[in-house]
Amino acid sequence: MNAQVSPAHSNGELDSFWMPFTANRQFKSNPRLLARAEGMYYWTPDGREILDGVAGLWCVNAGHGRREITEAVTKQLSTMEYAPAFQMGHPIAFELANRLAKVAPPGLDRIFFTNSGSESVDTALKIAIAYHRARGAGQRTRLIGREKGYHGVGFGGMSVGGMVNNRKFFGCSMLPGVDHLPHTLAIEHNAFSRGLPQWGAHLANELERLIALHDASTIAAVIVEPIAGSAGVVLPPIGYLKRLREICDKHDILLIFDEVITGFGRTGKPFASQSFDVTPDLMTTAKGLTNGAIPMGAVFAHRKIYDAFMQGPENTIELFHGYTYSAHPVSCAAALATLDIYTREGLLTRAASLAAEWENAVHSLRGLPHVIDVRNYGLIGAVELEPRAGKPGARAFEAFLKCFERGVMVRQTGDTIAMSPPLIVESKQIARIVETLGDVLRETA
Ligand code: PXG
Repeated sequence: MNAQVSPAHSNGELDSFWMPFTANRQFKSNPRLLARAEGMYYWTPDGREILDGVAGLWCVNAGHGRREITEAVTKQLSTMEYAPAFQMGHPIAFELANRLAKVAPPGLDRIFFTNSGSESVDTALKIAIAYHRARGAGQRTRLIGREKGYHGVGFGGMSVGGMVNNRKFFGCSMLPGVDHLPHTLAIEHNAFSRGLPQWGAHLANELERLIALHDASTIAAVIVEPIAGSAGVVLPPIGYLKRLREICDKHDILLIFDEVITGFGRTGKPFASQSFDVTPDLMTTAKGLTNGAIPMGAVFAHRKIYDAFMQGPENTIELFHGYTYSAHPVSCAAALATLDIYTREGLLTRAASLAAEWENAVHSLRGLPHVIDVRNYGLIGAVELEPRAGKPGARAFEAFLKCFERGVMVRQTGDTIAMSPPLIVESKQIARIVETLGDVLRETA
């Protein structure tokens, strides 16, 4: 092992945790630690306040330290800390599913619980394939993802995903029979669009090309994020998602929206499918479902999909899939308390009322050094920087570090700075996030 790896922590206190999606050696030589959180803020162990410009990791939509969630979790832990959901049930799992069905896009009222976005994605892909089989179309197993897509890190999600670094290290260990649509990021046509870009709806027609290549009878589902987050905020061009929906309908292919980041109010409606008026057949969620407090995910399935499984002898298991912690009672309690907060405070639609202010704020960064694009929708914003020659991502990473030093947490991916504050954000905090990033960009060579 390289002894120079973590000089600042040669006593080894940071050595054992192999950090996810992190430059471990760089981090451990100059760690950024968070110790406490409340409302819109984190605090470092030495008491420095950090304004949260990314809702943790796109998940703390109601802000940090919500007492109702803590209380609900505490109560559930002391009432019944665990109960199985295989061939058994517990009341709050049913209550939560019913509550979610009420805010779901039309028809998507059958809910399958998981523990993360990655599990939601793999669950939805498996449901899609098994659905066709249940209808006598077992040859429909092919899955179509999209370039720049992020669908978590399971083998299914990795395979339909389209971010090269998340794929290339894992050789050919991908699902067979997966193809990809082209992504919709077109800075040359759409730079500095406010909201959805005008150019690019025709990119959905590439699905027809893939269908012509593989034949519709082999394709189970298409999965896309309505707004791609991890790849640096890629918006759907106006009309693009409707076109995908039409083509899927024409060919009896299921459409899956991965709403792990867009779900639970991020776009100004409960789900992006409602903002864009396009209803998928399956919808994957996680993150905001429990405000990030307890891991949980949920797949929303159209009733027609659930019904297709409900056949054959009644004593047979209809879907051989599930997790020990599916519908974990503590997660259910956290999700119910979260939904209460969202409803009471109007958070599932609050982004819509802030969207114009947010848009103006993030677009004020146009014209600053190296800014080649600004993108926004709902309470999502992204600033794309020109990459440094031969050092992709370095400029944005430096900007991310400098923002953190100045007390604002943003997210860097490639040469994009992404922002997605908790949905409780106030005007002065929007201004502070954007002003801090602006100051940093002015000083970043
Ligand atoms: N689908 C989408 C669309 C996601 O954004 C996942 C699935 C996987 O969720 P889990 O819970 O398994 O991590 C995600 C996760 C970023 C960032 O910086 C985004 C995610 C995770 C980490 C970082 O944009 N999204």
